[in-house]
Amino acid sequence: MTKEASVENIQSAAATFQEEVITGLQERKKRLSPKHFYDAQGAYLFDQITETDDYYLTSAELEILQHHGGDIAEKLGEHCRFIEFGSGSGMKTKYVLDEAYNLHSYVPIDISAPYLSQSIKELKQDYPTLTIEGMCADFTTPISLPESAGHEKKVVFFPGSSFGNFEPMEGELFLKRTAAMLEKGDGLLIGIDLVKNPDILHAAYNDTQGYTAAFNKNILERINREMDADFDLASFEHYAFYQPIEKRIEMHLISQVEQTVQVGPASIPFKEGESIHTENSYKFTVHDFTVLAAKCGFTRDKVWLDTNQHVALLYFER
Ligand code: AVI
Repeated sequence: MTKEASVENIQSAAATFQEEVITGLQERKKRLSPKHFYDAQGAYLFDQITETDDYYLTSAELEILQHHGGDIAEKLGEHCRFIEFGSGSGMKTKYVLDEAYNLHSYVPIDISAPYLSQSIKELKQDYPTLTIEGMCADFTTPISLPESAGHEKKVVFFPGSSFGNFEPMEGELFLKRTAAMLEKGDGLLIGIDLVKNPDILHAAYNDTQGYTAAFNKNILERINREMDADFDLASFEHYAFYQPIEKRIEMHLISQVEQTVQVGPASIPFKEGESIHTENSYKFTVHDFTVLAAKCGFTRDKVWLDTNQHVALLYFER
């Protein structure tokens, strides 16, 4: 890539970010996309959330991977291309890689190039004989996998309940697109957060250490940092609650006062109590998710739960 081209790319990403932010804030129900949470500070705060006792999702999934790594590896079989969407630090994957012998390759896919190269570097140290084919891409859009000469079995790994951050139509499209990338006999290993007592859900998105609140507010800080904007962070409150009809956690930022915020060229008026809807995090029953996946071309093969039955890891066959 030439220097000019990379500068252009950065400029166009910044322009898209600005356009999306302003469009969302000018809607009658103000909203910002949760994908904008993850700048460096947002990624750091998310990591802190995953370490809190309240946010059970990460530790529960790790427990499943630790206890059932062998069974999971058995599903992959020999000579499998193990493809991870949103691989991040690759920390979870180690539990599977430790048990899986004779993998054809591991294909981590992540939108963040620095994160990806760091994790590949670490994995190469721990698994010197494993073929790693990293891909820097946004897996929520159509992507083509690196070419492979053989016809190895492919298994897509999508952990972390990230599927829950898709809106229902987006989730369905994602599953159909994933199914189209796979062939009969290939697999999908996916983590979902289960419907449960709303008090547990409430605590997970309102952790006592305040990391979730800081994570939510960081989206405004990011807009201030990256655009010419003047959000007064102290005048917005984190508000997260479980909505049982849609089976989702909703995260909002509520303006505590009537105010006007300048965001680039746009003046955005807020009434006292008005919200910016920043995220939905959908929860599923194993049955409902199985029905959805079946509609998109997948047959359920195996379900693993953590001891508290808070989250599920599901294996589907294409
Ligand atoms: C990344 N994703 C699965 C998280 C979730 O639980 O929906 C994001 C998050 N939002 C608030 N806390 C964590």
